[in-house]
Amino acid sequence: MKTQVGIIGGGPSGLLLSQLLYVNGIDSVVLEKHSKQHVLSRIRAGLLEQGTTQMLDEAGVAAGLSKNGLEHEGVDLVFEGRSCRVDFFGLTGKKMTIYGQTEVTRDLYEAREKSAGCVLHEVSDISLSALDTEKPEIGFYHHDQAKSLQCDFVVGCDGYHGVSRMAMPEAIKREYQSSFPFGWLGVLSETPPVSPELVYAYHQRGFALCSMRSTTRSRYYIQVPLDEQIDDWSDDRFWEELKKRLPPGLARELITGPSIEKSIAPLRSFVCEPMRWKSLFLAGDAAHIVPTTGAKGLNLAVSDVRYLSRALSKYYQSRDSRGLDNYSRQALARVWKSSRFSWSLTQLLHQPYDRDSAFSSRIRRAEFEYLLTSEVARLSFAENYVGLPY
Ligand code: FAS
Ligand code: PHB
Repeated sequence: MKTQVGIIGGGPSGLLLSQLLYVNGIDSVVLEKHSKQHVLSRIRAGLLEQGTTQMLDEAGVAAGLSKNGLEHEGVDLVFEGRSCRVDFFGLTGKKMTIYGQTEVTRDLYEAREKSAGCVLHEVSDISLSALDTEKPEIGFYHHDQAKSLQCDFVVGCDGYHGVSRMAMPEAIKREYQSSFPFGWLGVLSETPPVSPELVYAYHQRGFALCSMRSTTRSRYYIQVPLDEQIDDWSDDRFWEELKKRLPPGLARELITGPSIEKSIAPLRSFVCEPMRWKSLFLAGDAAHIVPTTGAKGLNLAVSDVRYLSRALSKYYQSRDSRGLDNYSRQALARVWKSSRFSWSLTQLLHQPYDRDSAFSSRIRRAEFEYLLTSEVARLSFAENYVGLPY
């Protein structure tokens, strides 16, 4: 098999890159280890930056988003019962859109299928070779048959646990990580959201987030210690704990119901440098993980893909490789600033359990007071939350 760009991973990064390359007349093949049903069964991100919605529009996959996306202009931060609304639209002129990652992925699949894009599912035993040449190869098995894909470039969009980052020589790789001693227990429910905008609540018992997927489908999260077991959390226990962490007025408004999805995800930061080695490029979770507090994971994947798709288009149009040579530096600059925001927001809003001190709890309160009393502080929060310029 031959193509111009071999893409490993058929999540949002891989599918969006393949679709953007197609729109620019560049051929690609996507190799995904799971079935399409499995990929679409994942419940993950829900909040899209304006830059992300513009990229989906550029890829020709924004019809569902335009029809069903919920545009938001502000967010509530609650600290020890006091609420601070950040009017990020008023402060930055940018909105955020609620539209689930699952729907984004489904829209991308439809577009790839409509344009007869080559997305192979249930591939296995992927091996990369000749990455330090102009003709790298991807070996893999598909329907029990050994296959080989010759291409000009290989892009690892295979997430944190994928194989592409492992193909980078240890001598050139630098990995940075920081893990929090807690995670998020998330529930998806067919119930109307408790508030028209998102609510991030700091509480002595732990963090809580009230989000949504539509006007009839809600997404809630509570902070839990990392050793919590999902089987120990009945729906009733979850709802009772969420109510304890919300301001009384909001808790009274909460409409509960059966969970249609319930899972625990860890909160951690990870960045791999560089994001390119010779003909291998990394994009999305294959290169970086951010704590979900800042809602940056999916949005950062989109900014990587934006940089890389533009660089590849320039290369194929005029053999100008400056964008490709600059990709890692350009992508990492935005990755690190988004990581900073996500990491510091996680610090501000979560109960550190046994690692807190009287001093750090006072600092946390001062941070919130500053947000509450300073428009400059709220502008700084807002410009990070809506997504820094590309
Ligand atoms: P993905 O991990 O989505 O996709 C990688 C793809 O590569 C997968 O389909 C995988 O099957 C495939 N793959 C892996 N190894 C392979 C191999 N060897 N061969 C072939 N294919 C292979 N972000 C937010 O902004 N907000 C959230 O609320 C949020 N919640 C999350 C909850 C969870 C449990 C997780 C894990 C992540 C969450 N994220 C959230 C982050 C998430 O949305 C990611 O940023 C996003 O999925 C990144 O997309 P990709 O880079 O495509 O990686
Ligand atoms: C979500 O709706 O899944 C969501 C929203 C905001 C976040 C994180 C997750 O900061």
